[in-house]
Amino acid sequence: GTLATETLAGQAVAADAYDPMLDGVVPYPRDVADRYLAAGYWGDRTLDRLVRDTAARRPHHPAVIDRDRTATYAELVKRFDAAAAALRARGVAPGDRVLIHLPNVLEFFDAVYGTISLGALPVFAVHTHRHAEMEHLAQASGAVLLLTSRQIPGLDADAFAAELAARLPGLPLAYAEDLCAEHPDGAVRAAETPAPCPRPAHAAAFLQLSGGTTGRPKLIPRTHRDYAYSVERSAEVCGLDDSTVFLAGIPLAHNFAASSPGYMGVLATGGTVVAALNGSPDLVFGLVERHRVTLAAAVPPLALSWLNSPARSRYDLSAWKVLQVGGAKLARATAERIEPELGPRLQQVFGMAEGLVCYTGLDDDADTVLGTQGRPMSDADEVLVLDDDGRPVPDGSPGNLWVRGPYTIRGYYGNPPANAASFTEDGFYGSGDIVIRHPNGCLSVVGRTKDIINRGGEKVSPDEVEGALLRHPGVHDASLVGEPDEALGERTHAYVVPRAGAEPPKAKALRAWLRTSGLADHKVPDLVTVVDRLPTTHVGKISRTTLRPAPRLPQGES
Ligand code: OOB
Repeated sequence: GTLATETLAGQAVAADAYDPMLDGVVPYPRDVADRYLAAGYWGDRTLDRLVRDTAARRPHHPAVIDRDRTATYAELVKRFDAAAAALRARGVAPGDRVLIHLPNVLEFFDAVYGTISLGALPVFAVHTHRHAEMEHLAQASGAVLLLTSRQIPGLDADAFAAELAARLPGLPLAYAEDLCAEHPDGAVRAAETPAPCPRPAHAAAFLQLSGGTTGRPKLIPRTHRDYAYSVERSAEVCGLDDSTVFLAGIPLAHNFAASSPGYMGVLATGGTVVAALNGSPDLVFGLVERHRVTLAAAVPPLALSWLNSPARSRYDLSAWKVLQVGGAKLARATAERIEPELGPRLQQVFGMAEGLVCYTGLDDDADTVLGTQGRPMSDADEVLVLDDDGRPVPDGSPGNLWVRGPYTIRGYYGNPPANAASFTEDGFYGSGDIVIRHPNGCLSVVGRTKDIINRGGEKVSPDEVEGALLRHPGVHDASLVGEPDEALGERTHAYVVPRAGAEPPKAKALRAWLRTSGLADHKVPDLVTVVDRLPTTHVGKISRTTLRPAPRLPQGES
């Protein structure tokens, strides 16, 4: 029904403004929703509307550049509408879930905004996912269609389609390349009728994946209005404008590249998104030079690969103003090198697909930019730092992070056990991160509850040891994990990647290095293994879980 009721602000709001409209979505409590609406955090624009409004303002500006193809805003919106019509013709209906499995190409935008414009919900798989992940995501989301691509690097699309058809006979598959009928000149035939999203802004817009480096991803429902707020507030904090040219070295499907401020922030503001198929230094530097990229986003291992690449000196990177690094802890040793060695200023981003995003400011002092992960972006973010018994810890002391706010979810999708484990009754989300809050409101992430190693009662924080290892001139990257030990309970094991062109460091020399850098004896790793590379998650964060139990590594020597 659309019976009008009064909010605290006295505005008339449809009674169904509070319906989650999708089973399995935990709604914001009504009084909380009223407050966020009345205070103006939430508006009434759906996510496709953010782009349609920009298109109305500057139709001929380049919106997305993918290799030799450029879509202006007007063309991009035409593509959404054509894709929505094609999906509707395939039987997809408002409220349905569509698994999106695309790399960073122009068709990614057709798939995402076509689905949204139809009122269906994208489920953001990553293009490196294969049938095991697809089975889990299809089952957990109840998806009616898988949209994949013929352009996934290293994937034989036909073989993949055949394998999925055999394993998931109930899940039809389509290629995003077939959604828009392109003329030979690249122009898209307009759909009969434009298709702005028929669902209201309070409805769930999509399902994002949780980013944990353990276990299977959980599904995160985000509403149009909470995500639109997160996107627009991010664009404001990061100073986006019409002249922004953005490149993500990580998959656009990930929350960081989507909304912090990501492609959605850029498309809401009027800048240009440059799609990079991968994060390799030569490809990225080439695109930065050619398109005068001003803003790029990376996870720490990627930032390291850009820093340590000899390709750096062959390109003109002078347009590049800001490098955002987030997704995992950036070691201070690496942070210090970014501006002097790469050029752009550093912005740290600490966020989570569940909601909360923190940024360091572009004008913050060096200690804040290099040593913290920034401050919560909204004055309505309620952040608590608590000890294990739920008591607040003073600023400067480590504690567990709990958060509630206008763009932080109240529960995972259809997952009551996970909700019981991660949310308090009054709606705070416990991220599992251990943080320190500084007097200026900035947070430093000091670890994850699960990553802290208990070595015979002495707690060892991997970040501290990794940071010291990274300062060794022969070390490219390092990761410290705990493994079972009869005497100690857990012993520490450092995996170290040598720097290209440098003499691979020996375990003994590294231990001596750590002692001279002033680490307590119990923090000096019990084992050191030199490896070619470290295992990563699908967005490129180091996967400690893969390192931990039975390391499957390319090459090792203890
Ligand atoms: C981002 O989102 P997710 O959902 O893939 O992962 C969230 C988790 C956080 O709980 C934290 O453990 C870790 O990733 N994390 C960081 C971090 N940024 C994320 N840990 C230390 N320092 C950082 N800067 O990863 C994400 C979402 C939006 C923006 C940026 C990252």
